[in-house]
Order: sequence, then structure tokens, then C-alpha cells
Amino acid sequence: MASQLDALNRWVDEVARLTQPDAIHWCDGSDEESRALTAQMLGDGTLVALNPQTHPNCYLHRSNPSDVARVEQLTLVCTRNKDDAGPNNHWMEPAEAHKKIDALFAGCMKGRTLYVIPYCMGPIDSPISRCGVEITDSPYVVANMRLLTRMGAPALARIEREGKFVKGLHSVGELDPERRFIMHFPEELSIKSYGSDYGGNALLGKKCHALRIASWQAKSEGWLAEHMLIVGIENPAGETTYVAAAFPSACGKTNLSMLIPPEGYRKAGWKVWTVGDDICWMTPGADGRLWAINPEAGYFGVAPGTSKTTNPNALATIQHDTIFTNVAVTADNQPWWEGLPGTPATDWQGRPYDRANGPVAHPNSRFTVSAKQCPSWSPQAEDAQGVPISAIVFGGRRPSLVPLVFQARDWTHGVLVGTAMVSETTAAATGAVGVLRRDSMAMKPFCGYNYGDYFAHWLSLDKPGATLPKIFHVNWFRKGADGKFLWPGFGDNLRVLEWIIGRCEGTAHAEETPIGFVPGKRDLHLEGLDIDDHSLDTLLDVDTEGWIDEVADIGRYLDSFGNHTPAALKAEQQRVAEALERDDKPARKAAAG
Ligand code: OXD
Ligand code: MN
Repeated sequence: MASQLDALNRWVDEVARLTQPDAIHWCDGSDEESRALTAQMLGDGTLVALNPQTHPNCYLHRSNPSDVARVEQLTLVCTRNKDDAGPNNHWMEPAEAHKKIDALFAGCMKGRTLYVIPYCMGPIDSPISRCGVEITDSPYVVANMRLLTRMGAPALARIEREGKFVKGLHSVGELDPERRFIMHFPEELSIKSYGSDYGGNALLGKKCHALRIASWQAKSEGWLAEHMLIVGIENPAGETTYVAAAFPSACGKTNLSMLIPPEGYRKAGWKVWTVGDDICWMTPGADGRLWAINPEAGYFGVAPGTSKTTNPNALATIQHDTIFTNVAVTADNQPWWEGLPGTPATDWQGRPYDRANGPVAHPNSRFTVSAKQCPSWSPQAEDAQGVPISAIVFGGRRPSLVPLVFQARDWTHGVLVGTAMVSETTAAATGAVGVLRRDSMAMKPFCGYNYGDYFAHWLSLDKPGATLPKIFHVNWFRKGADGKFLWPGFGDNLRVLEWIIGRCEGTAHAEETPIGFVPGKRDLHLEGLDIDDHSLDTLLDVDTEGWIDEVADIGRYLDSFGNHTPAALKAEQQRVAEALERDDKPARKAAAG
């Protein structure tokens, strides 16, 4: 009988004929393999060793300066039917796309080694996990995939058993932005990426497989592949509630997933457990609840801003066995970025520090590290069935209008709230930073199909027998008239999560408003927090006039997906618009006391 690996071997042969590498290496994921690759990369300058006393087994990689972020313009979803990719994706006809990118791949691995990386997204023995194989000519990609996925022999064994895997072909090419494409072929379960060595473009298990391809599969199979962290909140009684939260790139998912409770909470016995910081696969269980796994095994976190005050857990995680990309270094060779103490000596491009050259660490500089090194890592992250999700939280960077937190009335309203998400763009993708744009469910760059169909898929989970999570929206980024953030954020976000959990359990109070349920000042646990009344009033205010405009704009946004927009979502938008028109704010406030 033909081995299940025959298909894999045939594909590797086919790719080798096209790319013509000097050698082929099948990655087994062993420590010896990793040591040999590291030595090779130290030898050719791909990696630079950092201070072994302060940061044992830590390395710095400096990217080509034109290759430091995701490239949305060059990221394509290639479906037979253009409508299936939707207006949210850049599209190319599959045959044309293959022809274009194969021309770039032809002979591109001459003088290089072709690495075959079998990997598993999710716990190796979980039925929810999925396997893939990435072929790459980048040892840096191999080193990152080793930290971010379950890579090597166990994954290959699972592929042999199942016979099914996502094919990802990657080459750094010439690192020329003019010869760069990240292409997805969801109908073929394959990915082709050329010309970039940057995380989201090159580590194909992450955004390309676990979000774009997986979201396509999830649609037809009845589950969700989402750009969400997963965090467990343990109360003083020892009960843990799991929350999944979607925020756009570089908006604090890693910080929230590793939150350290404020002192009063810590003393009372609250604990926070990190299941995942970026991606969440949720599947309806036999009990009707959504059960979630983190398909990743490590973090590819944004370095700048990570500090003792913002995220001490992340800082502790990255003291050893970490790859740093595009950070600065101090005179004694420690990694450095804006937010850390000390002084940089060399910037992210290896130049002597000069303030005139702009940020010393690249604003999208990163650390790659195994999740198990995190002090708050949840052992439940290895559970084959995942963790049950009680609340889904959406959030973005909104300097105005959007309150600190509100709860959607029901699932349909919650889907509208997620659909309507807006955030400022960040350095995680090339292009302008700080521009407000709609980023439904934080999936704008990652949804592998038509957003209208995706909204319909979300709505379809609400069926008889389902016990779905409650849906909330948060905004840590509201600013006052002086341009300063009104809410302290970070550890104090637990105060908001406590209210959210209380709402899930039916114990926390809220005021009903046209946009959903909003806590009053007395409904939040604010002991030990230095915040003035005026800031709180602003944070919890629902500005009827401002929301009327916002909801009208949401209506126009929904229309931009034409007849793919589910009628039920449009009807929900109408319902909220009418509730706002009817809103008698003084009477509402008086009733709330
Ligand atoms: C990431 C991103 O790298 O969202 O996680 O860009
Ligand atoms: Mn992300």
C-alpha cells in the first residue's frame, strides 16, 4: 500500500525540481538539529549572539530594512471565484497566480538548502489540531517555526497517519519588495510566499495557515479560526473562566493574555493563566459550548513597550532561549527597546545609536519564544479538547466615542459589534500608522474569504442546543481632551474582566443603553485605583449623537459587502439605529441613578 507520505515526497521532489536547491534537509525538531542550525546562522551573520550571562541562548536577527512587517498589498487570496475572496482581500485568479509566483521560485534555491518543516498547529494529540508542511530556504524560518509550532518528527508521524496537510512553499528570494508575494490557495489548501523573511509573511503556520486557510476550512466545517488571545481568570474560589479576545495586531493581546492582577486582587487570590496570545480555534463541543485551543506553541510578540510595568510576565519569558528580531542592543550586548531601562548602543539596523535616526528598536521589532517559558503559561494549553470559552471580547484603539466596556444584548448583536470594530493601524503592517479603519473581529488582514460570508458564518453558530459565549467590547485606548489615555490599562484591565465574568455569571449589574449593557461607576471594582470621577464618567458615557453617526457608518460598511452581507446583520444594525433615535439619555441616566 502506498504510504501517506508519498504525496509529501512527491511534492518535495516537485518543489526541488522547480527551485533547484543544493541540498534538502528534513527537519526533525531535535535539539541537535537546532544547535547545528544556530551555529550555522551565527557563522554567516544571520544571528548575532546576545549577552550569555544576562540572556543565555538568546540571539538577534536583523532583517533587511525593507522587510520588517506584513505586506497587505502583496498578500493575495486566490480563489477560482473572485467573489469568494471578497472585497476584504486582494485577489488573483489561481492559474495566473501560480504562473506568476512559480516564475519567481524557478531556480531560486540554487546554492541554498531546502528545509522541509512538518508542523502541527495545536496540541499534537488534539482532534482539533491541523498539520502542515512548510518548505523554506530560510534557516531563520526553521528556528522560528520550531518555537511557534509543534515541529518535526511527531508532526510528520501525524501527517503519515492522517495523510492531510496544508502545503506551504516559501523562499526569501532576493528580499526585493518588487519581487514579493504572499499567496493563498484555500481551495488547494496551499500557500506560496516569496521574497520576505518577516514573521507573518514567512512563518507560514501562523497567519497564512492558522488564520487565512483555517478560517476558510472553519467556514465549511462549522468552527471558528480567529485572531484572538485566550486567557483564563482564576477567582479566589479557584474557579477559572476562559475569555477569548480579538484585538488588531500590536494592540495589546500579548499584554492582556499575560496580565498581572493589581495588588488587591493578588492578595485576594486572583490569578491569570495564559493559553494563547494571538490565535484561537474554537469548535462547538458536545455540550453546545465553544471549546478553544491555541494552535501556536510560542509567542511572536511585539518588543517595544514590553516592560516591567506593562508586561512583567513577557519580560520574564524572554530572558533566555529567545530570538529577537530588529531590536536595539546595549553596550553589554543585551536586547533593548523603547520602554526598557538602560541605554542603547546600537540600533535595529546595527548602526551606532543616534536619536536623529528615529526609533532605536524597530516599532515592529519582535521576540520569538516558547510559550512554556511564560510564568503565567496555562498547562490547559496542552488539553486536547481545549478550554471552554465563557466570553468573547472585541476591542480596538479608539481614542474617542467607544466606552471602556459594554456587553452586546445577544449573539446577533455581538456579531454586529465585532463586525463594526475599528482600530488605528499599527507598525505590524507596512503603510501609515494611526489611521482609523474598520477591522471586523480584528480579521481584516487575515480572513481567508469574503467578509460578508464570514459574518454569516458567525451568525450561523447560534443554533438550537448552542450555549454560546457572551460578547463584549472594550476600549483601553480612550483619550481625554489633553490627549492622554483615560484608563490606566495593563493589570487594571482585570477590573473590567471581573465585570465581564460577573455578567457571564449573572452577578454584575449594568445599565441598558442602545449600544448594549454598560457598567455604572459602582458596578466596577475600583478599589486601589487612582482615577478621577470625570475620567470615569467619560469612559462609561454613551454619546447618543456620536453613536447615531457611527451606526449609520456601520450600515454603509455592511453595504460594501453587497448581497454577501447577511440580512439579519443589516436588520440588527437598523434595530440599534432606531434604538439610538429613540434614546432619551437624561431619562436613562436618571433611571440608572
Ligand atoms: C502578528 C500580527 O504578528 O498580527 O501577530 O501581525
Ligand atoms: Mn496577530
